[in-house]
Amino acid sequence: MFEEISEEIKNANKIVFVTGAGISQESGIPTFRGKDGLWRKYDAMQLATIDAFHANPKLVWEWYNERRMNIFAAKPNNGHEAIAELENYIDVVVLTQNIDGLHQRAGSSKVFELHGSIVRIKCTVCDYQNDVITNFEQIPPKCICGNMLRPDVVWFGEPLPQNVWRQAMIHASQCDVMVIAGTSLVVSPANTLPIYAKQNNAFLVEINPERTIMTSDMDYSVRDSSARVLPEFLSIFKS
Ligand code: BJW
Ligand code: ZN
Repeated sequence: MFEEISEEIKNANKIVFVTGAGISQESGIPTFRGKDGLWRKYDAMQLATIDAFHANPKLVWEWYNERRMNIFAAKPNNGHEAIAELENYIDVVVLTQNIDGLHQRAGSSKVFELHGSIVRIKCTVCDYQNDVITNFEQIPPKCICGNMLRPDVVWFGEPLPQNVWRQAMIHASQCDVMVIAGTSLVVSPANTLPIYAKQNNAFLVEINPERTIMTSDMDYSVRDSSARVLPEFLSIFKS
């Protein structure tokens, strides 16, 4: 099994990782749709849309505050670290749906955050945005212009940051190997990235303990956790 993947990775010039909540699961951050996923406990439409935010900003902010505390206390795991270390051997780009910043904290230098960042906040009206890692005294926090601040994440129905998405499509179209780790691939447009890679005849590898809706489009599926499998990818270069 591993030999075919090893050959593809060794011969690649550029490897693109498409990551999702599952890669941070072993850092103690819950997924959305998995066994203990957030969307099993909470209604996405009441927490992750702009309408929900305007209807009940306090509720949405309380939910994000709790997640911010958990994420800030979390540490990158062996999966994040292996991807970061791969940069010593090959051109690596990370296209992540995660908002937790763990790829950057692990040391990856080319990370594109498709769904924004939980560290960053922005004004709902003016251009103000800033990174904040402290608690907010007032909920919802207010901008100096008097309007509400919100987390700079992408909610359902909102467009992805255009420049980030453009770069993501370009990198996906240029890679030789795409590794899709810890994502259910149900959310668009992020789930179209493997199609861009396939158009360049890239080798597609999925790392996920469960099947996904795109498993049949993969060249290879590894049914295991990313923190276990990704260090093995790194060992291909070390051996
Ligand atoms: C492991 C593991 C381990 C576990 N190791 N693996 C119908 C109505 C309304 C909208 C739509 C609709 N149909 C389509 C849409 C579009 C919508 C969409 O895709 N919806 C689908 C759900 C149907 N998309 C959007 O709205 C996007 N915007 C858009 O399309 O804009 C168009 C537009 C253009 C121009 C102008 C205006 C608009 C935006 C999507 C934003 C998604 N936002 C969220 C929340 C972000 C902020 C936050 O975190 O609070 O992003 S939702 C949530 O899902 C989050 C994630 O990034 C995203 C993807 O989830 P992910 O990462 O795949 O996680 P899971 O939980 O689904 O999967 C985890 C996987 O890991 C599982 O497979 C496990 O098995 C695996 N796993 N342990 C490896 N140890
Ligand atoms: Zn403002």
